[in-house]
Amino acid sequence: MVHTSTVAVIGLGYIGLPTAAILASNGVKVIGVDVSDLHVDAVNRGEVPFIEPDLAIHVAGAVSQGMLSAQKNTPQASTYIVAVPTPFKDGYAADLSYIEAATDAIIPQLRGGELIILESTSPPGATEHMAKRVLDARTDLSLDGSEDRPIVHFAHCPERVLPGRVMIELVTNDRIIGGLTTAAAEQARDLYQVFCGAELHLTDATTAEMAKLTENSFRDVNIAFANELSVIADKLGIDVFELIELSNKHPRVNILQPGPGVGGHCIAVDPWFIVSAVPDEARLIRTAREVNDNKPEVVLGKVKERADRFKNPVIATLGLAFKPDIDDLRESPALMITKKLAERHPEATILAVEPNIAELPDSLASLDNVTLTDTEDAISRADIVVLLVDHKEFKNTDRALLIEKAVIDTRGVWR
Ligand code: SAJ
Repeated sequence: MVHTSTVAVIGLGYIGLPTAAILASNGVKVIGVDVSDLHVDAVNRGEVPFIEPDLAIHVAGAVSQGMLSAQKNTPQASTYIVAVPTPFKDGYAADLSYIEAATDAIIPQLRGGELIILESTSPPGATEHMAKRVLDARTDLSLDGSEDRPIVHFAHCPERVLPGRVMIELVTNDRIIGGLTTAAAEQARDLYQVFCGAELHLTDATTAEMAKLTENSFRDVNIAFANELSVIADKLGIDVFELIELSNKHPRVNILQPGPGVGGHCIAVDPWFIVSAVPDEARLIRTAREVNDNKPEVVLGKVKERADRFKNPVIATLGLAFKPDIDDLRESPALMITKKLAERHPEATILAVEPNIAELPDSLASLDNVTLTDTEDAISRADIVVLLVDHKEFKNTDRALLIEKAVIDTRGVWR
């Protein structure tokens, strides 16, 4: 049986909404569930409450054809896809409370035969934890049909799409599908086949959980290498971007790019789930996190060195998002650097530039010495220009504006 008669997608955020929309665009009846009125109302109007290329057209089409709707209550469905946040708590252990709340809302709707897919990035064991929660509450159901109790299937299918390319990568990225049972993995594969044109790899749930964490830790460790090189290069008085460009001429060397730190809700978070599960063994992964988390302080130190030369410095910070050409400020080192600059330099005027947002987030709006402005205005008024995000608008900046400014280019855009 293919579990596609009605799919409920729990969590209509950066992953849940694109997944709901692509399923609905491929002829599957989808009910989206979210705790936020803003998200539910936006989706029911056929709108998207955040920026993601091509998503709006999928949502508008699916809603107008009656294939996608949104609500706050969890309905009965043949398949549930859980795509809620997994932040970390104090001590960096994963906070499973959103997964647990989603699970608790599914439990009373189960009749037997359903497939429950956990898509949220999760620490090892989370899918089993979810299944145990369901089966403890519903002793009339089972994982395998034992004692004639109807089956509920559980699988972990981590999302692996890159923000900014979600609608493309949902179709073109291979997927890892980890079932608590083989039957569960096969059921989930049948569902993803509806829209995914790439290969679907079946495994067990814990391996699937670890694969996702491993991918993001791989990237974090490699970015940490680049960030450490940038600190070393500064000390030696050489240009790190030239150093990396030249080293990458070697056929087996491919170093990533340094920056002001690592942001977003994925790479800056997921490695901690491995560290928290196996603290004594995950030494390199922990150190990489620490190197990347310390990079904003390195940038703040460089700005301070220049700012101390002025009585009332005007500092332009270019970019607030966590990476280029998006409006996502989550865990953004650029946002954090701008905020700390304003707090540590009350005598300074901070001109923040973020072409992808219309107003400052609350964390900056509450500070007296920060204003949001455009690139040209910020640079022309600034004594110190700090480039934090390689947005396309900054790449095209007229270099003549930068003459006689103290420039700190954390991304190597203006080399
Ligand atoms: N960054 C650098 N230097 C680089 C590359 C990235 O400093 O050379 C920084 C970015 O500026 C940003 C952070 O790293 O602050 C993360 O950006 P990213 O574009 O590397 O990744 P995310 O967080 O947007 O998406 C990642 C992706 N994972 C991998 O590439 C292994 C994506 O495929 C995942 O689906 C996503 O995490 C997720 O949801 O887990």
